[in-house]
Amino acid sequence: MPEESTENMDFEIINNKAISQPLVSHMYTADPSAHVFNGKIYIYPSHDIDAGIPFNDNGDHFGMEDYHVISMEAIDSPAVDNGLALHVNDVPWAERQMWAPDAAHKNGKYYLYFPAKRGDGIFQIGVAIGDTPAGPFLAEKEAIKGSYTIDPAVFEDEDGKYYMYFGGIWGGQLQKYRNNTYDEANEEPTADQASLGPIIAMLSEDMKEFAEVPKEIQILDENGAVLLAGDNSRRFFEAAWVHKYNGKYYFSYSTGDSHYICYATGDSPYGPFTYQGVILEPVVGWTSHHSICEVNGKWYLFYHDSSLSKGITHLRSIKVTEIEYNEDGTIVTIQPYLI
Ligand code: FUB
Repeated sequence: MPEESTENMDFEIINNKAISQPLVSHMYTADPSAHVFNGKIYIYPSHDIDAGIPFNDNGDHFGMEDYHVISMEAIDSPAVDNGLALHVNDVPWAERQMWAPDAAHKNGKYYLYFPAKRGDGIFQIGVAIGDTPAGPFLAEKEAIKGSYTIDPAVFEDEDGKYYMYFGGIWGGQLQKYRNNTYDEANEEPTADQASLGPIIAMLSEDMKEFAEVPKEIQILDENGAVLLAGDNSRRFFEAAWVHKYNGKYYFSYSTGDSHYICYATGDSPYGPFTYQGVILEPVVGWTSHHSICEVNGKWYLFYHDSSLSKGITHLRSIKVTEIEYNEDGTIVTIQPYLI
């Protein structure tokens, strides 16, 4: 037991520095999308299970079936599991693999956005609607028309418009699409070609549809060129997230096979975004996935790792740590295990 600890022991304090501990340990959770709704923190994570499916590059071993919403009264309060919020059996169009979700609030309703595979193995994104932030949520009968791939993240801009960012390569299937159209013959671009960008679409007034044709976002290097597909320590892989800080749009994401959470900034929700650096160094486990949320004037990174399962890559735990900005708006890189 550490010398000092916060009330709920979510952090171990060693030499006065905090090393994040899992927010919940009675089940495995990942891909935490955090929001403050009605003054309280709500986290929308994946609910990791061991589905008994062998590891492969498509991520079939991530065989999740349902979602639980986690809530916290304050950043140092206990994290509460609010129970079953949505199960794949209650989603008419979906068959399996309930991957990273997100949520949004509009006019007293709460919208849970989630990717799942249809019976034919193709990912789409669905929406389920609830009256409270913790659910339960009732799924729409069909997936969102024109949606594809994984990892939806919904950003509410200051003018009241909502945008969904989505996409992920490899198991997320983004490499099979060009101009929003699937072709089995499509592959990831070669190393010297422009990398595939994440996708954005504004949401309709009722939050159930895309209000426009989805567009690819460009992530640029310091010379204004689109990051190359071979630049795997900087190019987009999955886990899109957008937040706004001092009037700038921060697009953050996972680089997948190089295991960084990094970010790029821009002046419009549509980008282009210019690469800035690493937010989180690699964690224990293959995947890294995060969200960034302001709570009472401080900024936090919600993320996951596989420490609790001793490195089992599909059995992860959500964590939180504070983010620091430099005066020029850049983010101080977080070393997850250094004190
Ligand atoms: O949790 C399943 C998948 O792993 C997510 O959709 C990806 O972002 C990665 O974290």
